[in-house]
Amino acid sequence: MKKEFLDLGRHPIANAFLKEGDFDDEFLFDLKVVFDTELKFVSLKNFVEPEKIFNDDYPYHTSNSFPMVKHFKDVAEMLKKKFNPKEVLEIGSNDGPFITNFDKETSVCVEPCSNFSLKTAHMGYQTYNEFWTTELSEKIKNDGHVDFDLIYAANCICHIQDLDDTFKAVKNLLSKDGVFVFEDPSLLKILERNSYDQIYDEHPHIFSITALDNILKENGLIIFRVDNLSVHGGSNRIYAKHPNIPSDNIIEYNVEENLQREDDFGLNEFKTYQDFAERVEKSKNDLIELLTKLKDDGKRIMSIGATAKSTTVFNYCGIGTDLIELITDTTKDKQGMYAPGSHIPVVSRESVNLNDYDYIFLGAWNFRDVIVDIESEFVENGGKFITHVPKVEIVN
Ligand code: JHZ
Repeated sequence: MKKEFLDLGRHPIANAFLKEGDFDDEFLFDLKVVFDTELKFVSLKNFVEPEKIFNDDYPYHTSNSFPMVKHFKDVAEMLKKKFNPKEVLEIGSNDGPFITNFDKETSVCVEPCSNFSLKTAHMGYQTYNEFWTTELSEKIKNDGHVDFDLIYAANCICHIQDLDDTFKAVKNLLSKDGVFVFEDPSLLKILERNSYDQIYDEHPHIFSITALDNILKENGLIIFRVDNLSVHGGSNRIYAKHPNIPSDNIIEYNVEENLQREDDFGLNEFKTYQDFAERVEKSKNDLIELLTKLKDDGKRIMSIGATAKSTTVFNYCGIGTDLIELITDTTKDKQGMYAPGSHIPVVSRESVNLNDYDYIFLGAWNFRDVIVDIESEFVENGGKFITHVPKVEIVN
C-alpha cells in the first residue's frame, strides 16, 4: 500500500532550463512522495514521462561537476582491481567520465540523451542511444554481446520508473559470476540531513538498501556488498550478483549493518516519513525567513550551481529573482538560460563580480568545500555563504 507523506507543490522538470520566450509554456506537475508499506519503498506519486526529461537537450554534463571526474576514475580503478572485468557495460554513460577508463573494444554504453551518446560514440565506444529496457538487453545480445562481467550505473537506476524491467534487463546480460554495481543517493542520508532537494522528477525512486534488497531479490539478484559514499550529499554503492554462485557466495557483513542502521533510524516506519515532512516544512520557512530578512536589510544574494536540487528548493520555497538575483554555473548549456520555474537567470561564473554580492546561496551544497575554496577571495572580502543542508544557516 502506497501512503503519501510529502507534498512539495507544483514543479517544473528540474533540468529543463528555459529561454525567455518559453516561460508561459512551462510543463508543471505535482511533486508528491509516497511510501510503499510492503516493499518499504519511497517513490514519487506522479512520474513524468522519461522522454520529457532525458532528451537531446538534457543539460547535466557529469564532467561539469568536475570533482566527479576523479570520483569515477577512482571507482573504475577500484572495480578493475577487485573484479578484473573483461566486458563492461555502463547504463547512463552521460559524457563518459566512467567508461573512458575502460577499453573501447570491450565496453558498451547505453545513454538515452543523444548529445551524450554521440560523444561516447565519437570517442569510439559502442553506444546505444536508447533507454535501458529488457527489449534493449535482447538487442544488445543479438548484436553479439552475450555476457558482461561488470554492469555499472551511477545516478541512473533511481531515474528509471520500471525497476522490475530494469533488473530483469541486467540479469539478462550479466555473466554467470559478473557484478552489477550501481550508486544512487541514499534515502537514509536524505532523511538524516534533511536534503529534501534530492526529490525531483528525475528521481522517481529514492533508494534505501532495505527496499533494494527486497526488489532485487524479487528479480533474482542479491546484494553482496554496500559502500557508503559521501558524493551527492551521501550515496550508496550497491554490489549485486546472481544468487547461488558456488565460487563466491559470500554476502559481506556491511549489507546487514546497512539494513540494521536503516531499521534503527526508522526507515521501515511510516511515522519517520511524516516527521521528515515536518522538518522539510521548517527548512522552507527558515530559508524564506532568512533570505527575506537579508533582502530587507539591503543585502544582495546570488547562487552558485544551477542544480536539479536547487530547482526543488526554489520552487518549493517560492524563491525567485526577488530574493536570489542570479545563478552562476560552469555548464555552457545552462548559461544564458533561466532556471526552471523560478526563472532566475543562469550565467557564467566569469561574467559576475562576486564582490557585488553579500551572500551566495549554495545551490550545489554538495560541493560546498570545493566552492568555498575556489571563492576564497569572496570570503576574504567579507562575503558569506548560505546553505539549507543539514539546516538553514549562514556559513563562514
Ligand atoms: P550536481 C544532477 O543533479 C542530476 P544536480 C541527476 N539527476 C543526478 O542524479 C545528479 O546530478 C547526480 C555546477 N558547478 O552535480 C555544475 C558550478 O557551477 O550537484 C553543475 O551544473 N561550480 C543526474 O544538478 C552543478 O553546479 C562548481 O564549482 O543536483 C552541480 O550539479 C561546481 C563544483 C559545480 O547535480
